[in-house]
Amino acid sequence: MIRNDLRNIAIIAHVDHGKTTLVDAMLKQSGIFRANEYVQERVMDSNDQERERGITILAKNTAVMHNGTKINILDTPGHADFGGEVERVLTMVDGVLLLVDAYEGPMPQTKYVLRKALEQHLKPIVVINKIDRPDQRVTEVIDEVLDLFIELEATDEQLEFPVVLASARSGYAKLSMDDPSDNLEPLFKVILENIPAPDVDLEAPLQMLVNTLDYDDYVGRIVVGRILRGTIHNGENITLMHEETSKKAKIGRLYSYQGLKRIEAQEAGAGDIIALIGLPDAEIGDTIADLENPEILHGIKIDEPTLSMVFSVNTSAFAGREGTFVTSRHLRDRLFKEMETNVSMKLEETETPDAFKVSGRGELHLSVLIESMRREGFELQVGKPAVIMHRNEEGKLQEPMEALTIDVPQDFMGAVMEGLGLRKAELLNMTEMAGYLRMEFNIPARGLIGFRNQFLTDTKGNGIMNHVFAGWADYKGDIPGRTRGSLVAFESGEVTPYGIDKCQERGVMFVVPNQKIYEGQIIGENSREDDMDINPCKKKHVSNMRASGSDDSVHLIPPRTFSLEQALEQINEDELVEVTPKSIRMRKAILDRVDRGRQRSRNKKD
Ligand SMILES: Nc1nc2c(ncn2[C@@H]2O[C@H](COP(=O)(O)OP(=O)(O)OP(=O)(O)O)[C@@H](O)[C@H]2O)c(=O)[nH]1
Ligand SMILES: [Mg+2]
Repeated sequence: MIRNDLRNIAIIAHVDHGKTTLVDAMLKQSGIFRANEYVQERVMDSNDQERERGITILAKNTAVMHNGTKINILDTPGHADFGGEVERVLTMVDGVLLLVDAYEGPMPQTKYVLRKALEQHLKPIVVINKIDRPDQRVTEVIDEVLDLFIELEATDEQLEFPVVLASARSGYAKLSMDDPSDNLEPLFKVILENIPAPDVDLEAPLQMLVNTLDYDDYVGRIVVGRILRGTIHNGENITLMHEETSKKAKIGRLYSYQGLKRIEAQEAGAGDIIALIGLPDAEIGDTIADLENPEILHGIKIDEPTLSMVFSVNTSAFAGREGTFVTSRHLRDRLFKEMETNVSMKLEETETPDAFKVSGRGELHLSVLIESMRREGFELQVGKPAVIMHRNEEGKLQEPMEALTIDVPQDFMGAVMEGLGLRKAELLNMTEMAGYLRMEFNIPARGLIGFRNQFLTDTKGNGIMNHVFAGWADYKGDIPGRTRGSLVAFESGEVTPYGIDKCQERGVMFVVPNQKIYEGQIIGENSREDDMDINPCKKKHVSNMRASGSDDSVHLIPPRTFSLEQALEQINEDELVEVTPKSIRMRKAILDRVDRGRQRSRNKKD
């Protein structure tokens, strides 16, 4: 049966091309909100980090009614590190809105998500967004999108994609630039006409794949998925199937989506996207099947992680002072819980019970988890991110590559090229765009670690960089690391202005007067290659001869401060980032000065 009363779409795009803003507009124009209701901008970006960082991290469901048809809409993240989220939810839809910024045109993540959508044979609709921009290049961008489809070997049918022009922020869509439309009606019409309605069997035995897990403090685990076959009823007994095992379970409550809410329903039929509670052990990839005739589904396969970090219990001199959850038990439970919902992340135990190897799709993917943990009250320490390599069938070492796009004003091209050359990047393409140069590279993922900090300095903040996983390639050889050593605290104590004054000739300081530090903490960056132990806690000897006001002559240079991501980029192999709810500190893995000295001479001998 064709369910003409239903459509399922995902909105996919590169980061910031306006997906969440478009969902706002679609919700508003579907009468979801009361006329005078205050609605936050980017209302779907509902968690703290999403609002603070201004990006979508988790894919989310919503639904609107349009002329009697229910449209389930999935908003997805555009940042490459959350590509796993996009891949996973694409299995629930029949078509996608591919948003492309009318100025920027297709970017690395546009290509990545479009490839995933085409592989799953989803019907694409191209939406050129932000056509209100004075610098819009609508005509060229449409051509560029067509080229992208061709490059990705789209079928003839896929190449016939409809194009809608839109300004999500102003809430209108048009079929051509001179179309007078001032609302989204043209977009809704294209969706209803082009996205296939689900073709399903409502009478067959129930089958649904668990696609997403969500939590709610009151009801516990919420299972989200699309019913593939049959009909599901509130309170019904089902079979929950997990790989080889299966067991009987009872649906606690059944919800369907309506605007931003989940509404309790008595039944739902194949084709619809629903949420269930009362299944505390359901996992992503499990099948919810008919009680009598259970048949398993297979289906969620996503790209492997490319980057890993070791998370361990905080062992700094200040451990336990600022957090609530500080033991290896806490750390372990929290990480295992994360793996249940964050399917593109992997967790491995190590030789010691205090340390875990966590692998993800990029630095941001992992740092969002670290940031969530510190907000929840955890203390932990994390090692330098390392790229995951493997050997192919011939035994050759393979490393992950990234497609890197850089937009910079012409003046900075030299500096950027030089930096990237050392990092084994290969220039593939260069185009000029309204005063900017767009350069496309292929670079080992390894080469990108620590590059963002350097790039911001080299371009004085004028450059934009984007990258996305681009497959595996033969190992490209050594890439030089940080060229400067660390300034390391000689002893524990409190930083003094006098102490900093003496230290700052050596390099850039990271600490301020009165700050408490510990032996082995990294308090600055040396201007030379090796590490140096140094004491910023030194007090001035008060001599009778000098006036007491002579400290005034101390001129302190403002310290360099680090966000979590910047700290992770800064550290070397023998260093760690200490994370607590209140602080982010960098430290040597070996804190004791004497032990560190011994280790150094041992390394030299090897
Ligand atoms: N000029 C203009 N700006 C827009 C339009 N749509 C969105 N924006 C702006 O673009 C920025 C990003 O918008 P979002 O909706 O968060 O983009 P997104 O695609 O959801 O981003 P991610 O989820 O992080 O990938 C915001 O500052 C929006 O206000 C538009 O039609 N015109
Ligand atoms: Mg978004």
